[in-house]
Formats: sequence, structure tokens, C-alpha cells
Amino acid sequence: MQQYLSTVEDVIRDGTHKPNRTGVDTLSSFSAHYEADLADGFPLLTTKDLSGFRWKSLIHELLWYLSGEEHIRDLREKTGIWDAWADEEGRLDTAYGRFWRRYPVPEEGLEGETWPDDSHRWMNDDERTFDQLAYVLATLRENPQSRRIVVNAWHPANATVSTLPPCHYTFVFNVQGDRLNLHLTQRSGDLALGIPFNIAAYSILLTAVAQRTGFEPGTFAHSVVDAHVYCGTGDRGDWYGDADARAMLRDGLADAESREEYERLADWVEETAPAEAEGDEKKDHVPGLLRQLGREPREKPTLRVADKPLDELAFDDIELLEYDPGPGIEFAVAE
Ligand code: THF
Repeated sequence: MQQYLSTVEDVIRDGTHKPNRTGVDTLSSFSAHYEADLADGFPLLTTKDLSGFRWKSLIHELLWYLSGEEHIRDLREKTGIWDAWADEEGRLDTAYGRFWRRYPVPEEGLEGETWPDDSHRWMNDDERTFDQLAYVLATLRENPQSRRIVVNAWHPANATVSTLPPCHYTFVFNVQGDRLNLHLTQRSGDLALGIPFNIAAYSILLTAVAQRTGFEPGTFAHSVVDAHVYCGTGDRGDWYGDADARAMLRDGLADAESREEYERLADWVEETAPAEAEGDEKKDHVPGLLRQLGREPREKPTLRVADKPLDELAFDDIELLEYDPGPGIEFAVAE
């Protein structure tokens, strides 16, 4: 996806050097936006390999969102990508599915309010919670022109105590003709690791929901408020705050056109920047992303999702076909 690569390049070139809560500094830009038309193929990145164990992680992560679980006890058997944010028992204050499928509804409204109304069909049994996904499917079938087909994973009171409030926190379905579109808003996006997973997961969700409601999968649109590239800890991270280093990097990017030139720029960073501290290897995502920038996007793969109720989808029901990516790139996650 060319737009993904442009966003990465813009952030490395012009991003603000920002230390943050993780201890791994970032280069960060405000407000990135791009779109992918699913009619042109499935927008899984082809400039690095996301098949194999990475595909396994991202599919299980999506199935976990859909499950409505408020813990990762099953997810962590399949992938370790959420382990850092859960407690020993696998509990997680911010589980996306918990809010998608079981958004808390108050016992009663204020004096004179007609809300909450327990009689509607999207309340889960025996819980004061609301199933937003069931609402989406029903509304797309019954009132597809609605401009209220919103799923919200943000709960302000939860967000103040959670170890990690939702990054991608709201999405809206929108019908145009026979096409179903999805717009995702993200408050914070890790361009190297999380974002490629998010693009894939929400494109799969859009495809599955379109199929179940009789629409063609349309455009996936993604807005990221703080779009960032992790650039390392300690002296390595600090180096990107240095104006001379950034000017060299900027000049290098302005000149780089071929794969070899991007590779050379990545080599230059690795030789010039202070070494990454022991245990923090690959937390600087800049060299890996520079190498990725030198690669031409290839033909988009095809996605096939079994036509079953979303609650019955299993790993093998989501198939990736005709995927021909460049080599995998290793990045370490900032916690
Ligand atoms: N924190 C940070 N710093 N970045 C994120 O992307 C992120 N997430 C979730 C929560 N906090 C985050 C966790 N999602 C990987 C991918 C997604 C993650 C976390 C980690 C990751 O390491 N991916 C590897 C493959 C690892 C594997 O499959 O075991 C990769 O190369 O893609 C944003 O949602």
C-alpha cells in the first residue's frame, strides 16, 4: 500500500521527537489519513511478510475482538502479542471485544430521562451491557442509510484507570449504493507493528460484515491522530532528537529512490546512531522501516472469508490467497 509507505516516510522525515510513557522514544506526526478500496484487493502489506506466525497472531487477535472476552486467557495460548498488558490471570482492563460486544449500560438514567431502555433487543441477557456488533448487523439490514452505525470502544471512566485504553477506539459503517465502507479512528498508532495488523483486521471485518448484510466490501478509511515510529531507548532514542542527525536523515530520504539507496540510508543509521542497549534491540524501528520504504508494493492478495455468522468464524474460515510479499522484518514492541 503506497499510502502506508508515504505516511511512514513523512513521519520519519518530519515527525516530532517525542519521549513517551513506554520509555521508547518516537518520531510522531499529528493526523495521518489513508484509504484502501477493497475492490482493488485485500490491503495486507506486501512490502513485508505478514503471513505465517504474523497472520496467525492477527487473525487470533481479530477473533478475540469478536469474542467479547474481557481477558486473554484463550488468546495468549495462540499469540503473545497482548501478554504485556494483562495481569497474571490474563485480565485486561481494556479488551476491545468487551466494549464491542458488552458495552456497559447504567442501571438507570437521570430523573426524567427515557434512557436506558432495557426493552430493546441489543441488551445482553443477565448483564447491563449492549452488543454493538449485533446492532450494526441489524441496522445494516433494516436501515442501511443510517449514519449512526457506530461502534465505540472508548469508555472515559475505564480509560483513566486502564493500563492501555483502546488505540483504535471507534469505527463507523457507511453505505453508498451497494458498497459498505468502514471508517476507523485511532488515537495512537504504531506504524511498524500495530497499524499493519489494524489495516488487515478491519478490512477482514468489513469484508465479513458486508458479506453477511448483502453489500459489496467498499473502502476502508483510517484516521490516526498520533501516528508514530518508535525510534529506540536511551542514547539511541535521543539521537533522533538531534537536529543534525535529522537533517542528514531528511537529506538521505530526499535523495533515496532505489532500493539500494534506502538500504544504504538504513545502513548509515545503524553505523552512525549509538548502539541500542542490551535487551532493547529492534526497538528502534527506523532502520527496518527505511529498508521497507525501498521495496515496491506488489499485487494485492485476495481474502476469502467463510459466509457464516460472525460469532461462528474460526481461524480456518479466514483465508489469504495469492500473497507474494517481500521478506519479513523484525521489530520489537514498546511496552
Ligand atoms: N503497543 C505498541 N507499542 N505497539 C502496538 O502496535 C500495540 N498494539 C497492541 C497494544 N499495544 C501496542 C498490541 N498489538 C505486535 C503486533 C501487534 C501488537 C503487539 C505486537 C508484534 O510484535 N507483531 C510482530 C509479530 C509478533 C508475533 O506474531 O508474535 C510483527 O512483526 O508484526 C496495537 O494494536
